[in-house]
Amino acid sequence: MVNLKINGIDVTVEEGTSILNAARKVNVKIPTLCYSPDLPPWASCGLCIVRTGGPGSPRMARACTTPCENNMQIITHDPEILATRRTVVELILSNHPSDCLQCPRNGNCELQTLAAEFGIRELPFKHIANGLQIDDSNPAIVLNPEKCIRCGRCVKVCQEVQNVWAIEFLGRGIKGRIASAADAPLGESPCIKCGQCAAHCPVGAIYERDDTVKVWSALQNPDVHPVVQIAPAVRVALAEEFGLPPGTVFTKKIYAALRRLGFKTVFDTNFSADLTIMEEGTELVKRLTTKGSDIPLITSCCPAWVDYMEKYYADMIPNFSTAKSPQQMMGAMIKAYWAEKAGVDPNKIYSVSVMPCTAKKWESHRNDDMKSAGHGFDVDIVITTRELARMIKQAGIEILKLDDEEADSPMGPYTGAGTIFGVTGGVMEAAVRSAYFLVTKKELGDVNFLPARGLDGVKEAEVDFGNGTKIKIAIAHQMGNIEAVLNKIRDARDAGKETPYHFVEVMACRGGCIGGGGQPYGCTDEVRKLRTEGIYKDDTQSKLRCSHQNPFITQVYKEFLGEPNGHKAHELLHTKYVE
Ligand code: HC0
Ligand code: SF4
Repeated sequence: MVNLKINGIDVTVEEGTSILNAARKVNVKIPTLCYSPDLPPWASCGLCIVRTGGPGSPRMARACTTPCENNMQIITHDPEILATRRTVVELILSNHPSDCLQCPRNGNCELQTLAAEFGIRELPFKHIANGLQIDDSNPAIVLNPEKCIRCGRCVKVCQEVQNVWAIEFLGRGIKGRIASAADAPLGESPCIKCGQCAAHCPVGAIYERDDTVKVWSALQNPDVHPVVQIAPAVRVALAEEFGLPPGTVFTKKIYAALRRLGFKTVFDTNFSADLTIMEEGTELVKRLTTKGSDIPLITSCCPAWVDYMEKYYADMIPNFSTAKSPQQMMGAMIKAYWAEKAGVDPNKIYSVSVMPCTAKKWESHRNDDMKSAGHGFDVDIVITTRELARMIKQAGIEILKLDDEEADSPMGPYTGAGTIFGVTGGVMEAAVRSAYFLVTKKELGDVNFLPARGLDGVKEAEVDFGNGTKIKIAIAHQMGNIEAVLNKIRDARDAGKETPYHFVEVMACRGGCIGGGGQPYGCTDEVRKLRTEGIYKDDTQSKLRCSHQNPFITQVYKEFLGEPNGHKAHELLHTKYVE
């Protein structure tokens, strides 16, 4: 352990702790722009400068990259340090557009907050504009290089955490900027649309495509029947936008707010997550029991992962589950099944989905399989958690004061298995709960499958069905962790050896969808843990915790779909992948 003083306060920290984190331990906030707890620090912005030798000492260091040493006397705030930080902010502002009122990050921008905290009223430096154009060629993410402050967070998360390399730095000094790889349009880059760049950008240089105007116009059109679904992970994060802690389970207030916004029918993606388990669980059992099948089965409900696999691991397409994601299953079921049942013209339905995810915007229009009901796209538009929060605020809905409401039947009620899709390991755990039943025809005594849980990048386990069937599983999240698992599978296959796994879950974002690129800003591991706790709370409070127990799932198979993996299910609920 290391003992030091920060602003005269004694603090003891583990060896290797940065001054920045030691200061946070004693509730001293040192300002930063390039730092993110998700990324290795790289001392680029210079805002976190501190004095290391006590009051008046000339020894200065950057708090994010300097480890604490015994007997250090850190001064984090004095007039000279403040003047230096102020100059840093002024220099950044001199090369940054000042159109804050029209900026997507207005009210939620780290640079704007710093300018306000420093009380900057006029700039001592000449304003320099670079005249760079907005790139809106990508279906999910918009890039505005003119607003880039060169903090590097987006580039680091894209390259070092996600291992995608869709964006990079170009140019030097004042001409430096972020650009998509090789300066091609972002829509033609290797981008997988996970949105982690947008989630980590402190300003308005990278953000989600805003589709709220389209949703508003549908809501105001009397000839349209607007239907909405909300994803598992939205319910444990939206409350943060209204001042409540991460992990607050907000489901029933969200249903109420969606009706206030004007949605005539409110469904829940958790229901179709239960449906996905019926389809994917059946697919798994079939592959395990049919000689010559492609094993392992790999989950395909994360569209960023689908995009990555099609681009870089197309030889594994036969291993991909053909089951559509819950979002797309719900879209198909709304227009093909529910419309007729409810007597609503499917051509008048505008199907909106609220997701924690930017890549879902792309998934909804991925190919013609996404038009399976025959009435345009099954999901017309996707908005993120952040976009929904803005709509609720624009409409003046005081969501905290609304009475709880329920979703509509039959595609609202869900089981605990549906809700845990929102966290890494959740699809696997939900599948194990039902596959056990499908294989043994017996219910599991304890449905909690603990090896699937937690933030380890790759989790491996064996599932023993107790009837002689044992399968090996792997769960990977955060794209940078996935290559190792894929290479292990590929190497075994190419060497003609036994597969290392039978079932693999992949989610592109750290923590799964609770850490998605469209979630409220400020996601750290602490926040991920709280959102995850919220998801498991929702699971344990559910009366039914296995997808196959959902009586409404039984109903839709009986009334409409027939058998899992049957002809109708294949037409509506399954898809193909291309190289
Ligand atoms: Fe997810 Fe999903 S769990 S991908 O993260 O499978 O976005 O929350 O909606 O579709 O259900 C996202 C979240 C979903 C889908 C579900 C899956
Ligand atoms: Fe989207 Fe979830 Fe995949 Fe992230 S993990 S890209 S939020 S589906």
